[in-house]
Order: sequence, then structure tokens, then C-alpha cells
Amino acid sequence: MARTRAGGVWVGATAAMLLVAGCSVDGLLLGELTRDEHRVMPEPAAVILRGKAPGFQGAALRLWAGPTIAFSGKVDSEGTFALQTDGRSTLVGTVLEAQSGGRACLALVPELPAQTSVLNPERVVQLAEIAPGALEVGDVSTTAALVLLQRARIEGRELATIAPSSLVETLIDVDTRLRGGDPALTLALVAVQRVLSAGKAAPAAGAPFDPSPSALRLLRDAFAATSAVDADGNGAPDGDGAPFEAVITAAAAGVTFAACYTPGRIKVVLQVRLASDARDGNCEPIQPFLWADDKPGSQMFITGGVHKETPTCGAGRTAFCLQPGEIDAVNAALGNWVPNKVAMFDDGSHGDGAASDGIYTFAFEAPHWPAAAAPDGAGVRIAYKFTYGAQGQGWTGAEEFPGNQRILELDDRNNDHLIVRLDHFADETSNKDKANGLFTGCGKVTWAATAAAGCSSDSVERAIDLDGDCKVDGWPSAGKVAPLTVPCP
Ligand SMILES: [Ca+2]
Ligand SMILES: [Ca+2]
Ligand SMILES: [Ca+2]
Ligand SMILES: [Ca+2]
Repeated sequence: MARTRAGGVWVGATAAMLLVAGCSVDGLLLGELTRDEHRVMPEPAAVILRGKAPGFQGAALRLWAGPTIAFSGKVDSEGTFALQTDGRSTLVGTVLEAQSGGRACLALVPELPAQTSVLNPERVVQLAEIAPGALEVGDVSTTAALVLLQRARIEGRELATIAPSSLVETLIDVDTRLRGGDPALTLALVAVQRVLSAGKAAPAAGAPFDPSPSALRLLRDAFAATSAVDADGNGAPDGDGAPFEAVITAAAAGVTFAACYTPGRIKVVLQVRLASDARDGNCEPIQPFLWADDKPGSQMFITGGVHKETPTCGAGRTAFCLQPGEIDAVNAALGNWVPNKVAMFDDGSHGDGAASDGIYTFAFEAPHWPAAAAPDGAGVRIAYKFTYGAQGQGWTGAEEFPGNQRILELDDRNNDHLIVRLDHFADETSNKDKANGLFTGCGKVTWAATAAAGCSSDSVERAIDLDGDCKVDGWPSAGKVAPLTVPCP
């Protein structure tokens, strides 16, 4: 971090972030669990987010994680707040909102750390130390938050998928330029100030801003229709959120998310959707419980390891290959083919996007090189399978299909510095390797570099059908997983 914030606030924040980077609550939870199998898994103590929101005494406080409100609280009578979170997982790219009547201010929180141990007491984090430009939740932090939200939307991303270090750098850049009088950002600030004063005069207009990534507009149409807001200053009430949107979009056009990515490593996000309405690659209904039992109390697990056709380092190969220790680490992360051991999450934690949407998530870190760069076109190759059962149960009645595995080459096809693969549980037409049911395939699936012409090689991350009409229309969301980054030189 080359730059420093006024009063040294920012220097302290960097040190605090480094402290939490190497240690996860999950590892300690597992340690606690295995020490005594009968012990109830302890919950970590809360992480408290403290800050100032002057002028918002008694206001409602909401922490938006994508489209959902992860935590809520209140601003106290002094205009300060202490928002309690559960400390269970690190939250990336959340938006804090203080709202009272027709007035609201926002602040973007790049990374709200989790507890580092279940044994730790409550942990207090100062907003000003983790969110550049948010010494207080006010018009400046609101402008920066809206501009970054809009920039992410322009790029088709959610804030949670942008590296926290990139969000930090971008907030510093926007804050610096805003205070330096950047014309487009100044117009955005003035528009925010106009919304604030219009909202003051129209308490019944309700919350002006919609921080959800699925929002139609950043400024709610209902607010603009109920208040007399003139965000673009053309002398006429706006009537809807479009004029405000245009001002913020113009400011966002001049912003880029900068980041430097960790060389040779990548975050892999494996997701599985368990649903009764899912359709396979032939557009036929999937029977999720053809092989697995639909027993009450069952949960989703993943298991797998490095595929044997991954290049290993040795006498004949010293580059684009895995060392034995790297293979062991990936095998361990994936559960090394022990069924019903490595849990997947559909509670919005551990990188999972929305809670309870039927999409379960497992994220891990792996070695990586672009497959096309290798002499034989081979990347890091893994195999995996989902099981739906009870912790410690065997294969029977739990595996999605027997005698086959799913195969995946870790090749970043959409250049987002992540490997994201969303499968449907028990889909026998996707990357199931041997007896594959895809009508237009060849009955089996192999690697992109070795697939025969006309045969399916559905063994990389790929765009999918997002809306259930059997037509491919986009890349799956990475949920709350951000790429691996290093501080830029
Ligand atoms: Ca207007
Ligand atoms: Ca989910
Ligand atoms: Ca990717
Ligand atoms: Ca579609």
C-alpha cells in the first residue's frame, strides 16, 4: 500500500487486514470438532462494525450483501453505530445503508473480516479503517458507493466478486478525485446531495437508494415519483430514477477496478443446484433422486481429487505440471474421494451467493496455468462428484450417479480470474465422464485438447442456461468468492 490516508487511519487498516488473512474460522472450528467428537461446534463471538453517521440519529442501519440484507441495526442518539455481525465469514463488497424517512446514506465496505478464532472475544472493526473515504457515512461515501456499484453493474459483476484490495484501491482513487474536483464525480456528488435534500422534504418517499445488484435503478422510481427530486438540476422534477442513473453512470464510466492477481494460483468455485425443476443438456427433466435417497436431514457434500491425467512434474517435465505436494493439497481440499465428508453451503456463507436458493457452494484454492500455454494443451485437471447424505455416510444412497465422475480442467475461459462451474445434481448430460447421456455428444466426455471432432468436451467452466429456457445465456455468478490477489507493486 503505497498511499496513506489522512491521520494514518489507512495504515492501521492494512495491518489489521494482514492479521486475518492467513487464518480462517473454519479451520479452527474443525480443530475444535475433531478434538472431541461429542462437543457441540462453538459459534464465534460477534464482529462489531463501528462508525459515524452524523445527522442519522435513530436511523435504520442495513448491511447489504448483494441482494440481501445480511445484518441490520440502528444508529444511536449520538449519530454513531455499532452494527453486530455473526463473525462467521468474511464479507466482501457489502454496502452499509443508514436510512431515516426519505433520507439515506451509503458506504461501501470492501472487506468485513470474520473472527479469526471461535475462542476470541467480540471483535470491533472501525468503518473508517476498512473503508477508504468513509470517515463518516455521508454524501461523499454515498457517492463513492453508488459509483462503484454502477461500475460493477456496467461490467456485469457483483461487488462481492471483486477482490477487496481492488475495491480499496478504487475507493481511494474515487475519494481522491472527488476531493480534487473531478467534474463527473462532482456532478454525482451534487446529485446525491439533491436526493438527500429532496428526501428530507418528503419523509414518506421512503428509502431513496436501492443497493441490490438486481435493482432496476440505483434511485428508486417510487422515491423520485413521490419526492420533488431534481437530480440532474435541469429545473424539472425527475419523476423517475433515470436522470439520477445517467449522472452516476457518467461518473462510473471514468472508473476502473484495478488489481494484481496471484500468479500460479486460482480460486475454484464448484456449485451444484439441487432442484426438482432442473433440466439437463437435452432439455429433459433431471431426476435428482434417481440414485441418491431423498432422506430428511441429508445435506450436500462434494468429494474428489486431482485427475490422473494431470501433468505431473518429473524427469520429462518441469513446467505446466504439478508437484506431489500440490497434488496432495488439492486432494485434501476436495476430500480425496471420501464421500459425505466435505460439506457444501447454501446458507450464504463460505462464498455461497444467496442463502437457501438451492445452489450449494464449495470454494477452494488450486494451482493454475492457462491450458493453452502448456505444450500439450493440458491444464490442472480435477475430478469430483456430489453426494447427498449424512456426514460420514458411505456412497450407497448418497452419490448422484455411480461408476462415473465429473471432470474439470481449471482453465479460466472468461478471464475473471476465477474458475466457476455450476452443475445440476444428478445431471447425466454434463461433465459426467463415462456413460454420458447428452444426445449430441459421444457418450463420454474428455478434455478440450484431446476431444474428437463433434464430441462433447464439457470439461471446463462454461456459460449456462440461467433462466431455465434451455438456451445458454450467461456465466454463472461466483457468489461471494473474489479472485486471489496480491498488493500491486
Ligand atoms: Ca430533473
Ligand atoms: Ca446458495
Ligand atoms: Ca473464469
Ligand atoms: Ca436461457
